[in-house]
Amino acid sequence: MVEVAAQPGPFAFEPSRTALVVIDMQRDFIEPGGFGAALGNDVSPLRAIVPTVRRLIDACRGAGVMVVHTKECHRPDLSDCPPAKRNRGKPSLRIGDPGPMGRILIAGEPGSDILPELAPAAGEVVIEKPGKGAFYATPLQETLQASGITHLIFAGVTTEVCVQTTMREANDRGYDCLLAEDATESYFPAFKRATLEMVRAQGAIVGWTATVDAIAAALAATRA
Ligand code: C5J
Repeated sequence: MVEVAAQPGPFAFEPSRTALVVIDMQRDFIEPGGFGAALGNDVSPLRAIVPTVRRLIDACRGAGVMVVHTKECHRPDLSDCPPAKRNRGKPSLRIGDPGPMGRILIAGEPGSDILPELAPAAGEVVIEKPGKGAFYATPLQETLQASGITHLIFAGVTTEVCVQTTMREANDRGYDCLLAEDATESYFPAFKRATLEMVRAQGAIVGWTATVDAIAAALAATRA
């Protein structure tokens, strides 16, 4: 059993029954010319967490924690993209439009790829999701159940959108959830702060939060 110094209190888990879920570390959200930038966001804060996410992935791989990656993307014919999603806001490029990294948020296009620094290792699960939550219209629940997973660690972007939505979905499905504070980021610093606080409020109503240092130290202790 591993125990992480977390908030609002210690988070204990069995590595073999835990998965790290790395949410949407894709070029479309993190590089100029993608969906995030088309919505008018400064993408540089998201790029800054890449080494920390990498450290967390390495710590989990080294401790035998299953690693799952997600990608927000749609079919080329947009049949899984509701018009309400495509038409929302005033982006310079909409989902499916051609951009500098191929069609925006379309599966198989370069922009939908996970950053090369965080590329999935052979055998790791990659979930393509049409929504903000990774359980909606995906095989994630069946995949986790088949591996006997009971606890989830979360990283990725953006904190208050796809990460929080997925964490809430997971919490409602009975998983104990830990959010890695410095391995997640938002285009809006205040939204990130608020999300961390609301997740761990009221005795971990959605889950726990901890730093990557704390998670990595706890995982390393199991191997000492
Ligand atoms: C957004 C995401 N922000 N991955 N997607 O639209 O959080």
